[in-house]
Amino acid sequence: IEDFKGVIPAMLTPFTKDEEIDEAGIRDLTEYLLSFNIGGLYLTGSTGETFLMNEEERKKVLEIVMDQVAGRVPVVAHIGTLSTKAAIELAKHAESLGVAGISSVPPFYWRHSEEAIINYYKDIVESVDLPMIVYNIPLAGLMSVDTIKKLAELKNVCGVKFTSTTLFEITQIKDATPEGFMIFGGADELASSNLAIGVDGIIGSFYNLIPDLFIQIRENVKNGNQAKAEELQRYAVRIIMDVLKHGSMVGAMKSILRKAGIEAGYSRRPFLNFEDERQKEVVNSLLSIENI
Ligand code: HMN
Repeated sequence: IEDFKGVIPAMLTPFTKDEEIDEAGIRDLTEYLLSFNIGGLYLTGSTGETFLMNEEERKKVLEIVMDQVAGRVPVVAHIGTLSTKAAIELAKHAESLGVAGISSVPPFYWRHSEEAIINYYKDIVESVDLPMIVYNIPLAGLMSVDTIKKLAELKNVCGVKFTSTTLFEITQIKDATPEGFMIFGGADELASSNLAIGVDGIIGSFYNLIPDLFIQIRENVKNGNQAKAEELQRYAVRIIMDVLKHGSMVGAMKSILRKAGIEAGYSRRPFLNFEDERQKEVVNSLLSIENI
């Protein structure tokens, strides 16, 4: 898991037009992403439309990607779901495939107590021998820094992926957790700032679409060229906003990738897919950005 760092796409899951798992597309997108200097792949997270798949499908997607990656980069599988029992089954399956680690959002929808959330993670990490990256994201109900601190004390909880549009919690987490506890930035809008404050890696959706731009941002931060990193980040934010304005982010990203000849496939409903005139609009909004 120590190698899991840098720019890490939260991989899209290509589906066919009739919403089946698109194995050829998954393999194609995997190869496309591996052609960049990425630090790993984060599978079946929100960008991967995980909650639109059943457990068998989630397993299948992971199997295809693990087979295609064949050890070239570390893969972390998001195994989170509403029931501890199902999450454990997914975690065991991921372990059998040789993933570098697992990750999970807290169980959501019922707004569980802190005790229930901690038990959820504890039960999972005790059932497998894999590092766990806790996934803190507003969509699943943001956990407090204090809860993260408690989770960091559990066996094998090695880090947190923190998707927030404010930065200070990351510094608070650094203070609250032991040396070596990994932190991953989850808001692509803040990539350069997250990197500047010393996160281990950045995991996000837009690293499917414009990985190279973020790899350059990371290089510049690493080399002390923060001003250049900020300039590139400004382009990135414009692209992110231009894509987000269409809604159904995953559908919009897939539409652009298809147009560029990358078989990223389609999204499952209720996400929108953009085709014909709407595809032109989505793609044009990207092309209208100068100097990239
Ligand atoms: C995942 O679970 O697939 C992603 O890693 C989630 C990731 O943090 C994204 N967050 C959300 O989708 C809420 C970001 O990459 C996000 O898409 C981006 O910053 C644009 O807002």
